[in-house]
Amino acid sequence: MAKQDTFVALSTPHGESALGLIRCSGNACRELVENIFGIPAPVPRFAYYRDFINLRGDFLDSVVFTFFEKDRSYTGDPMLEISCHGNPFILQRILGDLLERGCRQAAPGEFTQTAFLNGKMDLSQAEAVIDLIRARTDLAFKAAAQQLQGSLKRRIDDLTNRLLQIMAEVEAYIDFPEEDLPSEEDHTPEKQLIDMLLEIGDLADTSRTGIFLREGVKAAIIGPTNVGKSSILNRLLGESRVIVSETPGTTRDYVEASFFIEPYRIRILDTAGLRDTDDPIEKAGIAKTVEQMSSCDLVLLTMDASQPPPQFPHWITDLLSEKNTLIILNKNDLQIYPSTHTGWPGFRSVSTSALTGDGIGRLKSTLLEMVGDPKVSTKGDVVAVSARHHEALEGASEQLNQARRLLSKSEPAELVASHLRDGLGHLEAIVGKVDNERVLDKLFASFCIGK
Ligand SMILES: Nc1nc2c(ncn2[C@@H]2O[C@H](COP(=O)(O)OP(=O)(O)O)[C@@H](O)[C@H]2O)c(=O)[nH]1
Ligand SMILES: [Mg+2]
Repeated sequence: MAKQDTFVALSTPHGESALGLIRCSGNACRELVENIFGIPAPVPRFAYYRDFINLRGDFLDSVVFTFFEKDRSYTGDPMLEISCHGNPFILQRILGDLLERGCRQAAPGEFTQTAFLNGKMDLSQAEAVIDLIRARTDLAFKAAAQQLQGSLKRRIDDLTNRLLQIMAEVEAYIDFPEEDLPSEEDHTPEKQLIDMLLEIGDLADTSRTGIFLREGVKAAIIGPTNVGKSSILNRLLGESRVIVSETPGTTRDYVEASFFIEPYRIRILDTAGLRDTDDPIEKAGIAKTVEQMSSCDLVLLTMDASQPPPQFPHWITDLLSEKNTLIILNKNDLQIYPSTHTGWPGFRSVSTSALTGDGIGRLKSTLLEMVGDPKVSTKGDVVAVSARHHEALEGASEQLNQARRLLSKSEPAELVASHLRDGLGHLEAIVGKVDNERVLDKLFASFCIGK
């Protein structure tokens, strides 16, 4: 049996649940149905209720399975979906049996990658699958769902069609230079390029929001030990997730947790307190804090409002700016030390008490203000591009701009055409007209197995 092309994976999370789903994709699916369930010609997309008997003749579970024929499945290849009781032991035994029958384990994202390679969706839609699975806020969900329905693809298709039209005009001019390029004001290739550049710029400008919607806003909570950093984090999360202790230096490593303020997921790192220490483990924690801080969008610099203002080493303060740093003056339920917040002119600050909960709402709204309003591109749908799309749009923009400049100086049309072609290549990369397998493998590697 040539089943090596048929891959299988558990598509539901590991652990106990009401139901679990196993998916197979590949040419052996029909044969699997015949061999396992004794049905040689299953009705496609019909739910069968049957016993799953393994190769050794053991009963594994009563399952519901569905067979999908080629071209009319998620991947575009024949598929088999088996839902059974959500017991990890049963799921492992069914998976094991399918492997024994010659299937192989799916790679991360292989179902969706196969769907893309079979032309069931373009690359921007395939990427939206993972965005949709990870979306936890309303806007993130909307952007992902619409991208999956082709919102970005339609924009890119429109841009590439217009670019192809301009290219045809320019190339016709190369072939028949005696005929001038169209010269009505509104339709010169130059004017059309300017319109396109504006639209591309508009799309590219959504990337900050797009990256926040996909990856969350990264924030680090830093400050001296014992000022209430972990307590504030717990308040933000609304539950006790982080160890809070009166012994300074309890949070030696960093802890990451998430909370949501529509439209963003805020990924917050609780860090080791900053203080001079000889403890090597704590020192390593502080070094990690600094490393993490530099990759964060926001820093919450926390101080104890009842204590004299702390001093921070320059390798910390160098990383802080009015734009990325919010000062939290915590423990406002205690007697306030008069000058804690001076020395930070221009920085935003909020006064809180992790003990009573005072100021936590203000803290959240200030955070949201600092991230700024989401910027999406709307034409009846919501588009917020990813870092990969942004890079391609910038590349396209650069090439079209070059072409426009050459056109305005009446430089040789061949040169113009060459920049237009490069620009087209960048736009096409967004929807996946790329021949580079490594790029695709890297992209799908961030997916989960079973998707
Ligand atoms: N009075 C008062 N005590 C607080 C407040 N926030 C935290 N604490 C206490 O301060 C101590 C240190 O808190 P913790 O969150 O572990 O500080 P961290 O070292 O900065 O993470 C604990 O005993 C907390 O209960 C607050 O707003 N007011
Ligand atoms: Mg702590």
